[in-house]
Amino acid sequence: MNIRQITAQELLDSRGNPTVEATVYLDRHLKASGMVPSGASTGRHEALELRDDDSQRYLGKGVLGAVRHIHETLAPALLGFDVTDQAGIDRRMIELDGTPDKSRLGANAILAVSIACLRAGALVRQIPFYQYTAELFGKPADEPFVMPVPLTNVLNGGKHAIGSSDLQEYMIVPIGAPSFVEATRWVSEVFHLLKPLVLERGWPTTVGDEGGFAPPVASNEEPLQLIMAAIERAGYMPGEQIVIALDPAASEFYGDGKYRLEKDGLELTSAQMVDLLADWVERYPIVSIEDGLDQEDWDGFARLRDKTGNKVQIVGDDLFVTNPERVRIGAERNAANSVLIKANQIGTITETFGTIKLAREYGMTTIISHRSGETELPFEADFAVGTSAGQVKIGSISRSERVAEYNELMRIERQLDGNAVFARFPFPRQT
Ligand code: 2PG
Ligand code: MG
Repeated sequence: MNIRQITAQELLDSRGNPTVEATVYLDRHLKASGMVPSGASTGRHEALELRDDDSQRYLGKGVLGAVRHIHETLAPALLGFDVTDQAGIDRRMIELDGTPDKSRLGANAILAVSIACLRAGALVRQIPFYQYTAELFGKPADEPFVMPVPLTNVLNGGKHAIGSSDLQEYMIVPIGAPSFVEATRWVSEVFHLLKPLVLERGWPTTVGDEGGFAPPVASNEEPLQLIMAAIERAGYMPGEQIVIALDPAASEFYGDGKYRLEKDGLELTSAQMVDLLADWVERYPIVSIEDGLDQEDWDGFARLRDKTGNKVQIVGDDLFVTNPERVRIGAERNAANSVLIKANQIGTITETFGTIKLAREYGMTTIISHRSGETELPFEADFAVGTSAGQVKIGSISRSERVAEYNELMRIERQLDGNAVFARFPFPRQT
């Protein structure tokens, strides 16, 4: 089934910022679209998100240039391609761009087309999106589908909620749940019982970009106490049934060799930052820390991994930017044992598959992740099941663009009707 036409348009993401939608048309009037999410705390080494920088439109954030690149460059070159030849399509787009960071055509232009082709391929094959993704990814047909464990954001700070904590994300992980559907209920109950705790302190119950509460906490440790209380109020055992994950997004508060935690009045060296996080790991059931250090602080990452005995999941997001070269460096330097996977950091589906496979070769876990600026088309849900990733980070249990991913995963699990396994969360490691 060949590509007959590709169109693109400028639409808006969940923050109301412009983003690209591409639509691929096939024979017999089949069509599918892809939309691209966008980060706020972006890594320095991410593929380039092309914006117009025209201050007269959307404060410079327009994406008409990326849309034009789809119409003028990508569409003509891809006409006639078999839409199920995802690797060939992605390769052709990478050639046409010709830069290491997709800065000529824009990673947003390229990924919109790449996702649209992946969706269109599922239509051609007449199978669900997750199943088609699994086929392309190379999941052995005799292995069951794996439902991912969610890392559910309940409290936002950093760039996603100015005025809240310096750390960007406090998440809960329902490791004791028997299924994704039950896991979703557990985290929803905790989220809703966090609200009265926020209210009791006289704080507003507003939420941040990813749907977690965004209260003006007095310290960066206070959210941990609130979350522990909410887990207990909901009747779950912290540490046994529900554990905690963090994404400090430390690059955002790092500069001139110091980590600046304004809420705590602290300026820490890398070693002191590691000590602070390691101390929390001792005192709270924290099992996963993403970007606990700056994106260039490889030694800090390695120290944190060492200090936590490799028992805790140490995740590279801004550190790795879904880029195989950086994952290789991280593996050689023992900097992390997990890779956050965001398709728009690298720019095509095929390359994203490659990074997931590479991470596995190194024995690292993988987490399929949303961006803080999301689209209304669920993508990460099917992608996580299709790649047997084991974990997803799709935000809180509020705001439709986040809940859409949970809903999609619940639909998939029910559709698989007992033929899927709920992933085991492999941390804390016992040794
Ligand atoms: C992160 C992401 C998603 P952003 O840091 O992990 O939560 O945020 O999309 O703003 O980079
Ligand atoms: Mg992150």
